Amino acid sequence: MGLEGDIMGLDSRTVLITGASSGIGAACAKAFAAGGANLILAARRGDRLHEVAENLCSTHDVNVRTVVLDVRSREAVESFVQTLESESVAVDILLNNAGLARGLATVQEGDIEDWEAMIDTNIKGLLYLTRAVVPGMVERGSGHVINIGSIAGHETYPNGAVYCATKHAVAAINRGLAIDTLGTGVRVSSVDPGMVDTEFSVVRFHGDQERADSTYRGLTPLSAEDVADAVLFCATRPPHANVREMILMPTDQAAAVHVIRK
Ligand code: NDP
Ligand code: 8X3
Repeated sequence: MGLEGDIMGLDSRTVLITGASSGIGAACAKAFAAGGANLILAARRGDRLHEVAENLCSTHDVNVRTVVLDVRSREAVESFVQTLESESVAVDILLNNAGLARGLATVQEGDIEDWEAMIDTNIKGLLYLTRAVVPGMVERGSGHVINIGSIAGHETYPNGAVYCATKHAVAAINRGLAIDTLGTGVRVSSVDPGMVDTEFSVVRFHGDQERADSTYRGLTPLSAEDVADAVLFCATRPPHANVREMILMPTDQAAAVHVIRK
């Protein structure tokens, strides 16, 4: 049982988190483990996943399973979810967090490989997981899909059209899924942050740490833990209540490109 007992209703719940090897996904894993939930952690980097899992197992009395999974592979996603079903493992909460931005460029000059990576991960990967997991939730009459969207799903900023398009798609899928599952007992939520200090910008700038650091220079971004708090809030509402969409911004950010730097 979690440190706080089962006051959050998460004890022995199973939470599947994609993109759990770093940033927001890893912070959410920690928050759910503290609440007593069992975890299935997925990402491509197995070594990083094991590190996260080992830390959790040494501090919390929960089961943690890791799976090296590329959400862009429909076959791998379907096969993994089938494995869970064959073991009678029911996913109570699906946290669709795996995602990335690649590049910052105009549409007319954008790198098409960057576009493919964003579209395949942020939209298609999220859909593959959702399509595979939600039927079981519907059958059981309960479950919760929590999507990590973005402020980029609410506005479009210069040089970010394709990333913003993927997060607009997440917002549309989030809203559509809520309509499609109405009456089934399945809840659908989206947590949509502004700037969060994770590996996100290093990935966006293809490993350019200096450029990534400049994104957050002079302001205080959100931490991954701030986002995990918001996710946990969504996951711990009583069954009759559902957070549909939550926009979470740093105090120093009013809109995607409106920030205050000291
Ligand atoms: P990180 O780069 O720290 O984490 C991204 C995670 O996604 C990693 O665990 C990575 O794992 C995983 N991932 C990427 N591609 C795949 C894939 N094909 N298959 C499986 N896992 C994958 O960044 P964040 O924690 O910031 O990003 C998490 C989510 O938050 C993303 O959806 C992002 O769009 C969103 N977001 C981020 C914001 C920010 O400012 N940081 C703001 C708003 C939203 P691995 O590389 O091991 O596969
Ligand atoms: C990440 C936030 O503003 O860099 O989704 O696109 S932003």
